[in-house]
Amino acid sequence: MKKQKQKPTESFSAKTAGVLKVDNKDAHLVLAHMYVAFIALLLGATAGLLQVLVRSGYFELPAPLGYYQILTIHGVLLALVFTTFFILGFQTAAVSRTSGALSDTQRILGWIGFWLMTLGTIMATIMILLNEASVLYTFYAPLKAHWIFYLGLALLIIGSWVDLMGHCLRWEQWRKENPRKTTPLISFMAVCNSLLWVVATLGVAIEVVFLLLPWSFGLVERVDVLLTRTLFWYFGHALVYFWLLPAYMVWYCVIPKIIGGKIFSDGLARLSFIMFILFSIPVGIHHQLTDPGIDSPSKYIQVVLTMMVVIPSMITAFSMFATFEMRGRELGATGLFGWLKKLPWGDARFLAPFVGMVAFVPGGAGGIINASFQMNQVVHNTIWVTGHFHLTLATTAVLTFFGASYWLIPHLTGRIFTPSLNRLGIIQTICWAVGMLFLAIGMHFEGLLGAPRRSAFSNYGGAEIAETWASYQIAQAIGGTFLFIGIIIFLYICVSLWWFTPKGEQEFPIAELAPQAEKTPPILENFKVWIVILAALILIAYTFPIYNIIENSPIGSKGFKLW
Ligand code: HAS
Repeated sequence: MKKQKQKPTESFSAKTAGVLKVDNKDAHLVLAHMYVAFIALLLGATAGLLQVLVRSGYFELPAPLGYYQILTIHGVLLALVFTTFFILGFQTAAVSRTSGALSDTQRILGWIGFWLMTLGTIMATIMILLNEASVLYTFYAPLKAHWIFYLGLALLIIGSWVDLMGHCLRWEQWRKENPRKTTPLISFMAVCNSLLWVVATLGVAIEVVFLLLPWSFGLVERVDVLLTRTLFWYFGHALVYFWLLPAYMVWYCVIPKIIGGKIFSDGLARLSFIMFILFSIPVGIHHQLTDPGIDSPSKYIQVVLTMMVVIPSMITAFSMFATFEMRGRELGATGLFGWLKKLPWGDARFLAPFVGMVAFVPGGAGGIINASFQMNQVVHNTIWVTGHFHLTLATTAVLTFFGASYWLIPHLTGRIFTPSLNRLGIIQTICWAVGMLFLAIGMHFEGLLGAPRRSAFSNYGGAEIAETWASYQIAQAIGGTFLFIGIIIFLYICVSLWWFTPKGEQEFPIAELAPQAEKTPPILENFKVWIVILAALILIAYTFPIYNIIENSPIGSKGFKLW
């Protein structure tokens, strides 16, 4: 049978949607998100610098600051606040750019969500600064925080739901206006990530609203620790893909344009996003492989599902290599890796995300080690895990966000990314890569030697061990210092792009589809089918463990009460 080919611009290009720019009013909304994100980045990074210095053993925190307090600031402001604001802002921009300006109602939803999230962030941050919520970003019970902290988190979550409704509705509107057409790729991806977020946050919302808040208010005396952990991780692992997918949006849709190439396959890109929706939620128990109270078969099922969620990343790696190679060959590259020489190494908009991709090779391999049941026993709760997520989150995702900011901020402010700022962007990326090399290698090796994570004590375990660990801790302090300098350079670039560089038109790059790409199967856009499969997978993965936890709960066994 003859295969149908898709016309290059048919599915997603700006031409189809008739849009080349983010609408002005939408740009204000996006920039508001970026303000909060970057303030959180600065505060969180400062806390990070203090941490590595404390762990090096050469620095003591000035009173009244405590180690867990700054660790909570670091985790909450970077992992929860910076990411959520940046991602929702980015998605709004991506949808406005490719599907068209948001309607007034859609934009108002965006603003309401934004203000709810900001209010929640302020409440939670104040409580941490007052040392009333030093419970780390995972807020595991029985660590207890002030109820204002939990309420702040609840507002952050609820606000995010309202916020994303704005741009998801815009995508739906595009679909209605363009029946039987494949929707713009990056808009579709934003909707996938939003769906993933909503389904995942249901777990943490139940945990916060029904378990932690009443306990913190003093309405109930005790809380089921295992149940709170399980609800948290139901959310927690999908959270990591909520961070990763916007980076993938940039890799799939923007990077090909920056290198002068085309998207390798629209269908494959959509398939990988659908697979993330299906497999990223029913895998949270791989964070609890050492938790007593969850039976081994349930853990085993989730380990298998975790291996499934590796596949869409493999698809992405394949697609990226294909894109690079196609472009390289166009420019005359020969041999297996000849394309490497043809990439635009002098463009910070490319270099930063590319370093993020490279970091994901060891970062992803580390993830597979973490997920491998028995090997997890070696690394769990050691600082190896911290090394893993500094490669995946703090490099793969965050460095891609930095690279995207170099064109997104000037696009929104009507300024240009000048050659001198581009040079600074290259220095920033190198600084980040060097810093992360020291930090992540130090963390992985120290972790293999058994050093615990989340511990201020550099000599934990006795003098002999402390000596072995010391060099790795110093490496981390050096790395952390480079990273802090990297953040300052990044923020300097953003401030310049916001207010100081010359006025002009900076492109929001969106690539076209390669002419030889296959037609995208319409089933990939049929969310009804995927939601049903997702619900089935969640039931398979979670019914038995949750039932067991409730059945054997020391608090409400037999005739269960939530608290
Ligand atoms: Fe993870 C713990 C398993 C991916 C983040 N992870 C964490 C924690 C965080 C985190 C924050 O199973 C700690 C939570 C806490 O505080 O306790 N993780 C995985 C697996 C993957 C994975 C299997 N993690 C991520 C991503 C994250 C992230 C992504 C953030 C963005 N992780 C775990 C497990 C734990 C865990 C256990 C619990 C450990 C414990 O015991 O506590 C997979 O998704 C990884 C698949 C990735 C790949 C790589 C594909 C490579 C690509 C790059 C292509 C490169 C190109 C260019 C094209 C298979 C796509 C290269 C060019 C060259 C020239 C080389």
